[in-house]
Amino acid sequence: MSLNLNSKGPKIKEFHITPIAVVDPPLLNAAGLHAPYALRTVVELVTDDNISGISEIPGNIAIDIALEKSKSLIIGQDPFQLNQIRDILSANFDTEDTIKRGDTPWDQRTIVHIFSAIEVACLDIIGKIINRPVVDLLGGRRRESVPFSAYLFYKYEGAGGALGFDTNPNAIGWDAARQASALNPNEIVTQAKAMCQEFGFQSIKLKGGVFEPRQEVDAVLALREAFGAETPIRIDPNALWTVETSIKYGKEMEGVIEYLEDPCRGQENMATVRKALKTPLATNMCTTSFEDIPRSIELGAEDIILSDHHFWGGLQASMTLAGVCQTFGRDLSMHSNSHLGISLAAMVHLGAAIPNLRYALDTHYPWQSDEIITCGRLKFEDGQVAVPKGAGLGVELDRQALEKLHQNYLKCGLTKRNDEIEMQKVQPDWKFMPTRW
Ligand code: GKR
Ligand code: MG
Repeated sequence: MSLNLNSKGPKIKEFHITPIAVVDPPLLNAAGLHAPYALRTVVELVTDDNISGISEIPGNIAIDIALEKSKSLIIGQDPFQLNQIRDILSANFDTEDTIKRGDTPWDQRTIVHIFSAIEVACLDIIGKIINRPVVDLLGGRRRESVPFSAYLFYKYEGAGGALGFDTNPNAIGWDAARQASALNPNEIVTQAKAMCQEFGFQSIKLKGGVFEPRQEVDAVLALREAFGAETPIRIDPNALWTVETSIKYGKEMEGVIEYLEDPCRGQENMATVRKALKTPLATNMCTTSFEDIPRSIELGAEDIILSDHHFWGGLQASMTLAGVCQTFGRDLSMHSNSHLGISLAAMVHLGAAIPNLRYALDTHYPWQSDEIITCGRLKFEDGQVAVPKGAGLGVELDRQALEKLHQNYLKCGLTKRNDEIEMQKVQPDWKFMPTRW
């Protein structure tokens, strides 16, 4: 029987896709170096009674093209009918198995991002129509504000954007610290102090997979020395370590780190390391879709799944994941990539709804200085972000700022993230290796 669910209710009449380029400093990771701009795509859906809903996802020309293709499928749909919207999208795009995520630290799939972009914008619309925040559409809030962790990066000196590897000498406080180099344990501790002072973070994550493990473990030990046992610390080598290296350094950091994130590649290897260590393992690389769950449970691949509504297919799917995690005794926390305030608002609504939030969420937000929402940069207090007030996501598009960042996109010439190419501009022989140490 075919349902005609579109006869009543609002209809989506406009679908806008705006790629933007956001200033990003030269941060290092397992895949190379961040470009001077991080790409994001902003989606805006507008209903026939002029209610606008927005969302933000990682920028990538392939995703933008697929979004463009989904326009004709989505225009005319009722934003409340999210199941139907998902079914229509699934029927019109090829399925993407988990292999398509790729070897890089970030997820390279297309369709999951499209689901997320459309779903979050629809939830924003629904919230505005019924005058409730998005968190209420996820079952209601379990907390008023959501804790985030400091996210430290090894980095070259530089502000990113037009300044590239140069710095703005007039910057002060975190704005200045964000531009400084961090290439050894001492500089990492300095970065951590500046970031925690500005944002009040109570826990710390170090992005690893950049230098040989000894240096990175020394940075963790230096952080522990500087911040004491009361500040939880994690390290994320983005799967660059072998099983042996993961066990060796995992044992050395036992009692020092709260969890070890993706030390090595693949569920089997993670399960071997997990059996050898007392420290919990977390992932945003080996268990990244519902398709991965059965094997994860069978093997015992990780303790904590770092969800990300951008690639788990949206906020409601992330709530389903929370249920799966509860059922199978997994913890749930959150992964991030370079992002602005629309994504942060969505992450906070989700973070406020999920049960048993034991670990502070990841966010790259301190590394970005641009913004595209009318209230300006969202505030952290004691490392936490309060659920935005107002209906829907509770944030509105600043159209002038959006246009400025869209112009950045047109000028910068980047169309997808490729950290290897950026790194080769500094070290021509550098090559990404899925496992390095
Ligand atoms: O921004 O360089 C980065 C990170 O490496 C990011 O791409 C990862 O996806 O933060 C992420 C992670 O936890 O793996
Ligand atoms: Mg990670």
